Amino acid sequence: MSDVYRIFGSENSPYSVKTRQYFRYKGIPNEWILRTGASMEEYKKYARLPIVPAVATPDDEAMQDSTPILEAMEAKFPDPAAQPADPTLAFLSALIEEFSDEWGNKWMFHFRWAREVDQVSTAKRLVGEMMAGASEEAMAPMVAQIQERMVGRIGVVGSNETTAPIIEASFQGGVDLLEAHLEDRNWLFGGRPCFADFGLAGQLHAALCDPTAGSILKQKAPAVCAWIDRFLEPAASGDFETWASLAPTLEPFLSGPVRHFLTWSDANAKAIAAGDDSLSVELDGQTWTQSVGGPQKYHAKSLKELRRKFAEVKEVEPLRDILAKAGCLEWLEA
Ligand SMILES: N[C@@H](CCC(=O)N[C@@H](CS)C(=O)NCC(=O)O)C(=O)O
Repeated sequence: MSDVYRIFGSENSPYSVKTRQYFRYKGIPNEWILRTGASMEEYKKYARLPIVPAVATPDDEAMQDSTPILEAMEAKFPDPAAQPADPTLAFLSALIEEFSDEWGNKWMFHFRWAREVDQVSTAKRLVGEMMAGASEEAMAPMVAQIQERMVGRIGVVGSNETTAPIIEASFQGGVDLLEAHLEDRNWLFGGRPCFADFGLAGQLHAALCDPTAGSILKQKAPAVCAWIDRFLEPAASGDFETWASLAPTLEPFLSGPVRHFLTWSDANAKAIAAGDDSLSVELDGQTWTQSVGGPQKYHAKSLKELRRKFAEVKEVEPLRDILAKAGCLEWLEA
């Protein structure tokens, strides 16, 4: 029987590329299958939800949702470890992975669909993948259709007139912090990649491929761009560092963008629980207001899951101290 995992995905999907690069780093036998017209029927056999990635296991089981996929694979294929053994660092890596999937995705998705230049470029790349080899003329109606549909969906990540400046400032500030952190190291936690790298580089790789976010990254963040390049051929160059050596540049990332994400996520979960149709939350003096609907239920579920993971390590004193100092603890204990 084959031992190959088949990953159905898209080069333009941050979660697909995150998952594929994780499999490649781990050396888990895998086949990358673009979701196109030709593979659609096969993809549908495994996609419970109409999203990518979808993974077909060698036993012909289906897997979806990148975080549980990575966790299941990590348990099955422990070497090389893609999570630090130290429980404090392992939780911080999981926290940054979650931040990336949720808040890093707001950065990427907002820039991808807010401006005409990015809308057209992305729609062309998506259609080019689906209809490889077709002429520009043949693709044009589908490009226009995707552009229209996705622009209408920008609110799904909470992007609107009031939040757009907050998202853009968060991206700019977050990238500056990452640039400082990655200046002297290959990976977020030292000499080897972990879940945090796959999650965050997945989102920022997609951002780098887009005109506006890509030009910001190229202009001011050479170390971040080099890290994204490494993510495309991930390899260990040393060991994980200790918190003492990571803290000077990683702590500001936790106490800035990650704290904002948790503050928002808590407000989102409360709005869902109360059955509200909008949420409003203060992020350091800036008011974030968005509508709340079906897609936000997923975020509430994933906050619950993050809190479940935290409950398992909540007695670990060094972790509590780090999270308390970064203003993150209260949101994880809620
Ligand atoms: N939580 C999921 C999110 C996956 C997701 O949102 N995928 C997007 C692409 S990045 C998608 O498939 N959207 C619908 C589509 O492209 O048809 C994961 O981590 O795998």
